[in-house]
Amino acid sequence: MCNIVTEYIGIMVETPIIKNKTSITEWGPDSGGRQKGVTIVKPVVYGNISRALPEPLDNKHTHKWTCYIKPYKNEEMTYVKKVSFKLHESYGPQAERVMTTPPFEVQETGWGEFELIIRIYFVDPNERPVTIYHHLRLFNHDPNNPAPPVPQIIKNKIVVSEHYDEIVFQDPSLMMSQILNAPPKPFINGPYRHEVDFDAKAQKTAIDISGAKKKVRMEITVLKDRLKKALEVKAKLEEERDKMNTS
Ligand code: V91
Repeated sequence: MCNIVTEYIGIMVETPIIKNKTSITEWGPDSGGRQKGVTIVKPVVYGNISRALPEPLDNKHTHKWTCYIKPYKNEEMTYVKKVSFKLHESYGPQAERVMTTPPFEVQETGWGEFELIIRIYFVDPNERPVTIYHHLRLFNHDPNNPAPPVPQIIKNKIVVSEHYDEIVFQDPSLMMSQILNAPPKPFINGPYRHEVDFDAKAQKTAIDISGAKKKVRMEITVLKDRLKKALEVKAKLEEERDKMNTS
């Protein structure tokens, strides 16, 4: 009887419990359950820089460009498993470039502008990949509204199209929230330098917004005043009408 019980326990231990342990350490589907109400935001910068080649290549390529996604702050993107850059299909079977380590960027040559698809995959397989569409920019167009690039960039004729965005993790798994909240691991190469001064841009935008708010407040005051006067006229006319009706 004792033997039978021992054997039975042995089977229990070997199958489900060990399987469960393995799936946790390998960050499998059960990565600790979702942290309800938790939101973690990771600011990123993505885009491309480009410069004209001294002379076109044999394949008629006129520009050298680099498309990238990088953290806004000086911290490693430890939560990223891989980044896929999907180039125009005319780049052939190598149109998809997958980067599993930083820097998450693609360097290429070409002759024209097209839509690039940047797809970010996360270490937690339960997190849906994030897709970013970026219009590769090689030329400085729209002379009526030129984006103000850094003077040095004008001199070297480097074209930049760079954007700030935020990856928002809603109800992340326990494993993911631990990775996202871990003390930031700075880059050995030093912080990334962005082509666009987003802090200055944020300050200017804040000033623009407060200016717009002031304008709206003034317009509301004018309209309220006009409404008040119209109501006064209405009341007066109604008064006169009532007088005529009673007399
Ligand atoms: C544009 C493909 C180098 C069309 C009008 C481009 C691909 C797609 C482009 C490119 C559009 C690759 C090749 C043979 C050899 C405005 N390359 N689309 N290497 N913008 O540069 O330019 S450009 S194909």
